[in-house]
Amino acid sequence: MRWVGGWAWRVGGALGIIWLVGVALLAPPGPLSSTSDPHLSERLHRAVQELDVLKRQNDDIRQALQDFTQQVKSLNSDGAEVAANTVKTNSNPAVVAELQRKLEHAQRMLQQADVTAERKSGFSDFTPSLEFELTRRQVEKGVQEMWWYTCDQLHQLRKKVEMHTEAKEHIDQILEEGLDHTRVIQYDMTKLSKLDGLGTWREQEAADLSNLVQRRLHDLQNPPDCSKAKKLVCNLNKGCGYGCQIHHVVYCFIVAYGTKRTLILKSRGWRYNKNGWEDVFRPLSDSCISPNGNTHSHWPGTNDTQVLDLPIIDTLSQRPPFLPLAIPKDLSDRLTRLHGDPAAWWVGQFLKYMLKPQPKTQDMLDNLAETLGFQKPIVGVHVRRTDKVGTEAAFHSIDEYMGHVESYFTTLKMTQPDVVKRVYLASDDPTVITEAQKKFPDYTFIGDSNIARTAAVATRYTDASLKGIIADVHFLSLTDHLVCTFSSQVCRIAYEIMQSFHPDASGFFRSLDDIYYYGGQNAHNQRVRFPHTPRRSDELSLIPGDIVGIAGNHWDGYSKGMNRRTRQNGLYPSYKVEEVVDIADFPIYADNQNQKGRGA
Ligand SMILES: Nc1nc2c(ncn2[C@@H]2O[C@H](COP(=O)(O)OP(=O)(O)OP(=O)(O)O)[C@@H](O)[C@H]2O)c(=O)[nH]1
Ligand SMILES: [Mg+2]
Repeated sequence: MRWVGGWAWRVGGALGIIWLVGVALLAPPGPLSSTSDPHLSERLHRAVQELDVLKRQNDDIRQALQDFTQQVKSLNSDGAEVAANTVKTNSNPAVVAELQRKLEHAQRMLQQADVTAERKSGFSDFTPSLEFELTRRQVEKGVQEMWWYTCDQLHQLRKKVEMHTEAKEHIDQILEEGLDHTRVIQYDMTKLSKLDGLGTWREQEAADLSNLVQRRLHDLQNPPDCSKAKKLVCNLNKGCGYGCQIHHVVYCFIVAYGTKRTLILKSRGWRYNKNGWEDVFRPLSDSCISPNGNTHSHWPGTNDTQVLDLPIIDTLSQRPPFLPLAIPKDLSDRLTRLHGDPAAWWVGQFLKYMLKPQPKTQDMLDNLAETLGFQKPIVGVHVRRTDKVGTEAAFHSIDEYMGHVESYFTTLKMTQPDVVKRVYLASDDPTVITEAQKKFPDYTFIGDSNIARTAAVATRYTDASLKGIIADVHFLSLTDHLVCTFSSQVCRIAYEIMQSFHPDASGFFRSLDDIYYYGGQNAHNQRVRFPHTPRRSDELSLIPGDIVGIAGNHWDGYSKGMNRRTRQNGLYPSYKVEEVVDIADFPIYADNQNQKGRGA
């Protein structure tokens, strides 16, 4: 807002302040009137925040207030009428006194706002409501879905008018300009997500929540007396690849957390490194790694059994309710407010705890970062080929991946026109790297063909291959945006780890196939917000409140799933639903008050 001189504007500004303060603070006392009430303090903080913004936008308003106060004082003393066309005081001394009191109050609030603005600690008192954050993210998602829908429909139309050059050109123009519109809206929405202290709050809240969880995991893994501790034993050597095995350990760790047991990881003879986990990562405990105990049993055992052996998730009987995609109830309000994909964040916290490199692994990563020239901004591309293609997932050309990368950089160029288009490219097929370099010479590709070579099926379960996959997952997780197939656990792990580097990186990806999922997860549901009458035979009929089990997003405005009310399978418009976050009862962890973080 630019300040426009003139008395009427100044009075208007001053009255605006009075109104703000009046609405925020002088509301009739009610159940919120207790000073210890968190809602009241939140309202107070909001008022300060709003005044702070006004103050920073235009310091002149202070002058206006002072001028106005003088005018009112003189009015009070000599009874003269203010010559402003917007204020009618009727020379009533009581009204004037009340007005004066409000003005002085407003001035005090402005001073308070000064203090807030000058605080350089990065600490924000502002806390958005859960509904505000959910709605803001729903709008972000809605814009994205609308563009995917429009884009797909226009491409279909383009095919129908193939013979008509003029119509085709017009469609191309709409596609180009429509994308530009979308980018500007997305840019503004990103800005909106950081305004008025929201960005600072988000950073702080993410750090607080992460510290809380990391502390709990540390305490769980370091019981006071290991010989008496309840334990859950997990064998790393599940018969699958690295990504799958790491997710297996996360599952074990979540069950350990859900049963308040220390996780004991057995990893000798690991197919990737016979010396085991500790050869590359730090142990999961500083003090408790022995699987010994007085009583042993297989899952589920009883509460009293000291040592429990856990099978793989695929054969687990008596599945506990807290398996992914569930998040713990005691953190759910804060987590769903903070993050667009709470389940991925939750899994990411276990990975953050587990994947702490040993010094030699850290050296290897540091050296690689230097020799490869890893630098931001950078997009991470993971191209899964070899044994996966044609068996578990479809083939996707490098051009398809790069189309999404190009789109990312086009958006970035709106604000950074000279940006270097850098890509970290990981694959289990070395030819992908050479093909990309040849086809996209305007890009700087960072990636190691030797790493990709060791990932070939014949050499996959070797020490060298292990270093390669550790490095690829690490660097992919450090990128600003991922383009990959979520059917691969390699990319899903990178996405999960990425969540621990940002307050909310839930939207920092583009998957060419699946939506985010966790192997062996409980049902992933969405709730219908608006009614839908099918327009085609393969569409679902929906009424608000229906629960739909989502199978996948087609990235064209539609998702596929099952309406649990009608048991019907089919397509439904993605914009008419919202996520159902699976909230489960986990045991209560007594947190040290100092580590609890604000807002707990
Ligand atoms: N270095 C490297 N290795 C890879 C890459 N992609 C796949 N691999 C290797 O291939 C293995 C793939 O097995 P998983 O980790 O189970 O992942 P996935 O097969 O893609 O996914 P699922 O079939 O769902 O388990 C990895 O663990 C690596 O050993 C890559 O980009 N870089
Ligand atoms: Mg696999």
